[in-house]
Amino acid sequence: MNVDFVRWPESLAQRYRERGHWLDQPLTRILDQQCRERPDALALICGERRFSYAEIDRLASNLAARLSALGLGHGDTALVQLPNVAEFHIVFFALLKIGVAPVNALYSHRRLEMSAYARQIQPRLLIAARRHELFSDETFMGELRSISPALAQVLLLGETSPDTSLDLWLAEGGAPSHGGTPTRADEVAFFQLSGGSTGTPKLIPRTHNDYDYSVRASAEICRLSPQTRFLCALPAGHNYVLSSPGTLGVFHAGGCVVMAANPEPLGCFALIERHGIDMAALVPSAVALWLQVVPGHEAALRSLRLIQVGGASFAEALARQVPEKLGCALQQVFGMAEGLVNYTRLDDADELVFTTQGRPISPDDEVKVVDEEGRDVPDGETGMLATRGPYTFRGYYRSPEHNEKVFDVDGFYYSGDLVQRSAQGYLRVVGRIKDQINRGGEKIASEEVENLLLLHPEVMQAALVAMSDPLLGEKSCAFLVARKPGLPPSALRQHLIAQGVAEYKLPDRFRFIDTMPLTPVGKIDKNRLRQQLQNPPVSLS
Ligand code: J2J
Repeated sequence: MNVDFVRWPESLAQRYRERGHWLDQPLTRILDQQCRERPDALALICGERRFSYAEIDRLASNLAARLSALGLGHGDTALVQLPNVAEFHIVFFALLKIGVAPVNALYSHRRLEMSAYARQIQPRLLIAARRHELFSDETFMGELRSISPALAQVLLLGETSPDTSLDLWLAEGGAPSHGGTPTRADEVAFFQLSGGSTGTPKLIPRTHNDYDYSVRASAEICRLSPQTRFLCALPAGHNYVLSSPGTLGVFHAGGCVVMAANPEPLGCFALIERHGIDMAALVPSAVALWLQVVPGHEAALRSLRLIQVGGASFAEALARQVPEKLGCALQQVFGMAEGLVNYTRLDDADELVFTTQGRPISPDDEVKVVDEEGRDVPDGETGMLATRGPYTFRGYYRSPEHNEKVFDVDGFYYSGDLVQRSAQGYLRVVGRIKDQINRGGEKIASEEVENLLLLHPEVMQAALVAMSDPLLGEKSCAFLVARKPGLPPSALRQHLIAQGVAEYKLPDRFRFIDTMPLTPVGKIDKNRLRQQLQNPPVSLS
């Protein structure tokens, strides 16, 4: 039995195999290869702990053996929520080894997101951290059991009880070898998270074949090698830092990953200096902070060769400062958990690197830039991005209605981004049509937050829109029509927190208005709301 998903048509699958993109090998080959070629090489640094490739493999095999002995395997799924620690990678490989497909939730996710994922995948396994607020007592685990009656095993990082201690299950060898095998390479390996624009967060099935190709090709574009020392400071499960080329790319190349809890500059500078890190993947808001803090710390960054910036729009003025102030090359990355990833190349002219978000990984990435009627727009003009290719998914997990809306009949995925393409195929991201807020790289689906606000008894109408922010690029503002005046924003924040939504989705600002502006067809006119933010009312006080 396998996890169901929307497959590529056979003709395209054949093409991707013929071109050597799909190797029909599981993602575990990344680790297997290093265990053959350089078992004792340093693979992972986490605080004071250091792991060789053989060590990662040994720990992952221990866990795989125990899980396999419980009967977990193909067709099963796992809900995983770990902070940025070595265990994230070890668990990921352990699950791949026995063909259990995980969802790697962000550590900032709370009850609402975790429940939504559990409802969709019906996990048989939960792996989380005791120190996370959701798992400090048994309440939420009880809720998860009722959402997913199949839940057979819970393992917690930082737990002492032998039955549920992730630490012990990793450390103690069980059976000499696990009986499990990875799923077939053209089956689902794991689920990636969608930034989302709908009421419930959607899941993206990723196969071994498609993900492995994006990792291999990315590692080549970024010229990773066994000498690479990579800083993993963004949430480890995020598609960008996992695969573009990310930690998997580094493992593929035989290099070393250094874990950081977050991108906070001084902590990262200390890690860079101590471990001779040469490459870091960051979001624009983190780079802006690094640029602010770097004067006086330049020496700590001497080993840095490349900073990647992606996940949100990076202002050209800041891009130009990177080489001079941080003393390293810049690479822009425009990607999405659904698939397509674009990079500026390491030998591109400065102008391209400063002013574009790069070009696709693969000659077989098909990119259309189209107008509202689906007609190609000329080079240089703005249009909607649509794409299909050897590592771009073909459908959200069990979401046929939503898939109808975001794919065309030829299987092109409409990402909701507005882009311009140059004659050489370089893309510039100039806006978006999806109803989403990009808060420093963290994506917020407006509809999700609006629905939660509407659950408050005093709220009649709600609309969440982006407002510009000097550091994060965008923050969120909730416009509300309330039943009566005097509803304090603190009560609304409290209401949202009580719903169990992740903190980054809480509106940064609340504005109460008497009536919502409407479009001619009667929908809330978000453009008018955004304009109101640009023209704040004159205060009389
Ligand atoms: C503007 N907008 C960008 C960029 C992503 C590599 C890099 C990023 C992601 C990612 C990723 C942008 N400039 N450079 O998965 O592998 C916005 C677009 C896009 C959405 C995808 C990767 N880079 N974006 O950010 O799934 O709107 O993936 O559609 O989180 O982020 O978000 P996400």
